[in-house]
Amino acid sequence: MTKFINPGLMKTNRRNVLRGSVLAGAAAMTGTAALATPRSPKLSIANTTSANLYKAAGEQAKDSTAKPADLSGYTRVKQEMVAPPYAPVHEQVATGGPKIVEITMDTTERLMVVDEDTGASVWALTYNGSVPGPLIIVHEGDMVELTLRNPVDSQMEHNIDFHASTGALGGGGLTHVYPGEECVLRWKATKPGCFTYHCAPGGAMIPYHVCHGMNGAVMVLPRDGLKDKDGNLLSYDKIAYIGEQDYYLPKDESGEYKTYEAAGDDYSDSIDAMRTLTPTHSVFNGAVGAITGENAMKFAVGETVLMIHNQANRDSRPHLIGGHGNYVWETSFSEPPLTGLETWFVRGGTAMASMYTFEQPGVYAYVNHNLIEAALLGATAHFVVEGEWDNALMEQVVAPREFET
Ligand SMILES: [Cu+2]
Repeated sequence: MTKFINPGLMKTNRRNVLRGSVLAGAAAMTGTAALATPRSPKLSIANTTSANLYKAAGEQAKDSTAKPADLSGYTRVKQEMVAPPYAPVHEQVATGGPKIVEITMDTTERLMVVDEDTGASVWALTYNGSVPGPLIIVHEGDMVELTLRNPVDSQMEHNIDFHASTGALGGGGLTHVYPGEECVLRWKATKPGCFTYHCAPGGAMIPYHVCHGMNGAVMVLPRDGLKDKDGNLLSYDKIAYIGEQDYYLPKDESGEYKTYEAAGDDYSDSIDAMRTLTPTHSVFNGAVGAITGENAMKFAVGETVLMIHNQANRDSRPHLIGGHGNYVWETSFSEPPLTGLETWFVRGGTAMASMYTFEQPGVYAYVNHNLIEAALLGATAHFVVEGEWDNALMEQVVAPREFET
């Protein structure tokens, strides 16, 4: 008996035509075929790779005789997604039993200015229109139930791979949505920590989508909150959610950044640029200056910030200039945090968290301490902190003056 365990695997004529090896045949159809036919000839090569990968994942799930999940004992709640660098409303220590946390994300394709000074832009592929995608926060033992919608006017197919989840390519095999489609994926958060999520349509489309902004983070908190090595509760006042995005933006013969009419039109040029492994930009939250100057995050002396850093594609080494990583969870919340760090490490393909309590007012720069990336490629954020200066911690004993020779 054929059994479908997820709405994303529902058989429809349109899905079967578009998903499988008869993609070319679809071109003869009107309407739906035109909707999802790749704009660039090269897209179909990657789509074939994608189709094979996801066909396999789909077949596996289709033949399953798995029992329905027992959802008794769970309470359903909705989590409203908010744009970075902010976090959704959440509890640090869970109250009540496990929850099914319902979220909705749209795979929005939009033209974004990456650097106003140079005019560099990208047809960003996003979750909910932001780079990174919104931060999701649940507790260990909760379920995430995602409705993923691909708008009708999209050019491309999308899906989502949650590193926090277990099975089916992180959900990527069950969430492949074409323009005008939606699916629902439910997964259990069994491992506490910060995790990346990203689009992974298959083949070269994986780095193409990830390097066009299609990634974000999930934080799975322990039910009893974050703890130090002695088991004492560590709470925070605010979250700073930072997504570091490496872009590989094509240039023309005269060195100017190229522009394109629609999402996907830069595919061939992007593949060439990505092969250099040398990003043209490495920015926080989608664009140069997205969290600096007027857009800086604001804090007060005595406030504790939890900095969540997502990098889906490359390593990074965050440093808070003028502050520290008082507690740093580079890997999991199951392990005691590192303490008192000057610079910490983000493994490419992860999200991680660091915590700091501000002791002095002023402007702090949160940077990738590859300073070339911080200063020249864009990987800088500003935290503006108000409060009383503490001379016991630092004092300018003599202001700059000419010295006697
Ligand atoms: Cu995508």
